[in-house]
Amino acid sequence: MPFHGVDYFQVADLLTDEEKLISATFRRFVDDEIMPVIGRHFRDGTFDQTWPRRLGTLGALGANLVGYGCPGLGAVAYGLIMQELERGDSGVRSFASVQGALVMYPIHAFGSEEQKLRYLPKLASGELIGCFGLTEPDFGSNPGGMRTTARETSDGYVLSGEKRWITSGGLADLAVVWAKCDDGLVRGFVVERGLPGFSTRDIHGKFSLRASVTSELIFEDCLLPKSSLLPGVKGLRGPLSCLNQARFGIAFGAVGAAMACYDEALSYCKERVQFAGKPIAAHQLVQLKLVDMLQEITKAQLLCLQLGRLKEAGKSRPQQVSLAKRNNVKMALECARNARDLLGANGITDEYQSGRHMCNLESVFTYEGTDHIHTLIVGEDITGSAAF
Ligand code: TGC
Ligand code: FAD
Repeated sequence: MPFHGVDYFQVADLLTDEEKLISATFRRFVDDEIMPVIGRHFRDGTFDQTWPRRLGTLGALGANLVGYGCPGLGAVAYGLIMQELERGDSGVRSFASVQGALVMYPIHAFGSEEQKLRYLPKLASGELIGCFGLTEPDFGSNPGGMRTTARETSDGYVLSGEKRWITSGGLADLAVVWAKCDDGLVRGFVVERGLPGFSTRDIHGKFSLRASVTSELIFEDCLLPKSSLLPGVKGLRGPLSCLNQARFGIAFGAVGAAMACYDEALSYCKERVQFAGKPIAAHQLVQLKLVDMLQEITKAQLLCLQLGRLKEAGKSRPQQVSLAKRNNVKMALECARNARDLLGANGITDEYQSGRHMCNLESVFTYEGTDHIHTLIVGEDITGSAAF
């Protein structure tokens, strides 16, 4: 059953056999290979180095891209993979999102043939790891203000500046970096690790996404060859188009985290006895919380499915993706908080997973466009007035 027991409206009946099979495959992978180790990685703040190759072998990296060693799946199948991965941990889904939607997608959509052949097959297999550098210390919600520059010279470009909060930065063999050129337009560059002037520094002390690497990228007069430019796009439209792909995956992924919290809370409430020998699941206020969770998860599942079908038909709009990311992440965070509450004191330990999801989802609420930014994107769409 693709929705892992949480499928109150038989949404699985609307999936193709292939989509059900893909979802079941990733459910097994998460149950067998992520769940036994994720608590330890979260506690230790470590990313499991075996995951990239495993995810590559299973076809999770760039799953919806066509050619160059990519599986070429439909949008819904891709979304279901993200959903299952985030049922395990947002950090695992983040790794796959960044690799597929933020590194492989721009190379696939805007790269030269040489760049596609050089990077995509190895990124798809997990042999190479990539990261995406858009955010800077002083420019998060407003990436258009970025200070990183790429000055053109006779041999290539000189890249100078700093990117911060970059998922997989410290692990990456290559970074897709967005910088302003001499004409003030933002352009994308593929920057390989090892180039003089390019270094990374990991960010520690995180409450959230502890099983994911988050880093700074530092460029000190880093000389890039001309061939590192992504030739197919100019302007902020380049990085923002990548965000549409990643936000789509997050909308599905957040549902997975919410389903994990609901599952955990429901079984706990059926077992845990307080007052008059009754399980807490038999108390009205507890049922209210469980029903609220189920109701919101069900709506989010249907929203995702329709968004996916629109995307497959080439009809989805970035503003619809924003609405889905906004709704589903807020919903998942609320579910995680409710589940944590229903687990009582046990909910604050890492013996249970709801507290981990709750902490992770705080990052998911902020990255890929904060809740406010998605509100304003949809607000502008319906009113015609930009309120950023
Ligand atoms: P604005 O003037 O509206 O647009 C500039 C140009 O971009 C085009 N555009 C888009 N194109 C494709 N997709 C979209 N969603 C687009 N939105 C806008 C627009 O048409 C225009 O094109 P052109 O050709 O006319 O120049 O830009 P703005 O500077 O006013 O900014 C708009 C705003 C605030 C919505 C945008 O900057 C934004 O989305 N800010 C949030 C930043 C963000 O989400 N950063 C995420 C960084 S990556 C990350 O967090 C990874 S987390 C790890 C993981 O995924 O797991
Ligand atoms: P700010 O933009 O400073 O926002 C702070 C607060 O102000 C928020 O509540 C925001 O909604 C509000 N705000 C800002 N402007 C407005 C406005 N106009 N109207 C109303 N409210 C507003 N970035 C990458 O490029 N690559 C990555 O791989 C990546 N991975 C990340 C991983 C993690 C774990 C995290 C936490 C972040 C990651 N990011 C990445 C960065 C992420 O995209 C930014 O954190 C996000 O865009 C918000 O930027 P900020 O943190 O600077 O917050």
